[in-house]
Amino acid sequence: MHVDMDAFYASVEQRDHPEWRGKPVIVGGKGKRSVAATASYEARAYGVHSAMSISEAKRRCPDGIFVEPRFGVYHAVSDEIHAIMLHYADAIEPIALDEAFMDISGMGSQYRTLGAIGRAIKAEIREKTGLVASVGIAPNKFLAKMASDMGKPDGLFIIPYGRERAVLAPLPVRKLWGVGPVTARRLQQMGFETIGDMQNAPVSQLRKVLGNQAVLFHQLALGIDSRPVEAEREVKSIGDESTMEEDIFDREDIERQIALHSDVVARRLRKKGLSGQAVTLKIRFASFRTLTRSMTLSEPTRLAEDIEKAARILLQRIPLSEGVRLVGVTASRLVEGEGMMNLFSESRDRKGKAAAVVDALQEQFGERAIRRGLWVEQELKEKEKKSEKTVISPIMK
Ligand code: DCP
Ligand code: MG
Repeated sequence: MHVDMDAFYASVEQRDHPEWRGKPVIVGGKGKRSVAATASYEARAYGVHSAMSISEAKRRCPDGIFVEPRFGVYHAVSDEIHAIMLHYADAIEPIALDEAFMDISGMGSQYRTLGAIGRAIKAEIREKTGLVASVGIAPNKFLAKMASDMGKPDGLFIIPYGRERAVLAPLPVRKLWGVGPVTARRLQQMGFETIGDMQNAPVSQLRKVLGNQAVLFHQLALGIDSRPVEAEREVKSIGDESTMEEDIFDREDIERQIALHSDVVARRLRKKGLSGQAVTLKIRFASFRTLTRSMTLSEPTRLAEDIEKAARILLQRIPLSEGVRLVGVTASRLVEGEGMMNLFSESRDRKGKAAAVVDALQEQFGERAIRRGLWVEQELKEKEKKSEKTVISPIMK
């Protein structure tokens, strides 16, 4: 199933401003060069559509109500819609604020027909958010996305097994998901007007326009798509790594990299309100040989010094036989909150509080406002290297 809200931003504005209902509403920026994000269906009757310049929209629809977007509200509504969808499936795959896929195979025991599931979800969205959703149900993701569009507005469109090719055949090629206006025009120039024309063409013909995507689009035209619904995965680890401009050989340099990455990882953990109980060190050598070593800590932590200490221990377990091109540090086995240790140790509690103060200062005044000396050291090192290079370059000239 694919769920897509009708005229999303504009509908939210009409919901929150009842005096705008039934009228042409265009959501977009105020500037002269802004474009419309979307238009209510009343405005679309005047030929206004998303991505059209506001000045053109004003020409076509002088009496339209032009409003600036309120992204915070749209995000909140989007979360609500996703939460409702999760009443009907274990997992959803959002692909935009107002659209998401869900796998509803095996729901036949709760609903007698596919239509009944679609109606139930539409009704719940309408009741809880006051907004209208269009729903498409089909044997795969691509067709479900096509189907939600085909029923709009207030749609509930089902493409049953066996009808895939026939339903797609009469549609213009630009309706094919992933075919933009430029590709559509080139397909038309090649004589492909409808998706049906593409179904019957040999792939070699399509390759002239679509290159190495020809097979994929040919399959889509035939209604074949085996991509699974990929659920949003929760964060399982937080890591930071970087590839050096030049390979490093000194243990001291590697340890500084470890410290820098530990700092970043700890900060990200605190920002997400998490702590990690496992630390992984990753080293990639000049030859691309890559080694990782992990350890579990006695308690979850979000302090840079704990992560750094663990990563340094792990470094001792890696023989440094050649130059190093990449160093990475990752925290995993994540838990919510700050870990218990701080409750029992005054010094740890102080360190946790100090880190929070540093976070707040950086948040407000930028990362350079306050930071560990090693970042300055790193910057100096990089500058040194650059000046070495500028000494060389005039000679080379
Ligand atoms: N959007 C945008 N710029 C675009 C397209 C869309 O900012 N070029 C925003 C505004 C839309 C929202 O994303 O309201 C959802 O996009 P859709 O393509 O689903 O369009 P709508 O929901 O507005 O209309 P429809 O009923 O055709 O789905
Ligand atoms: Mg939409």
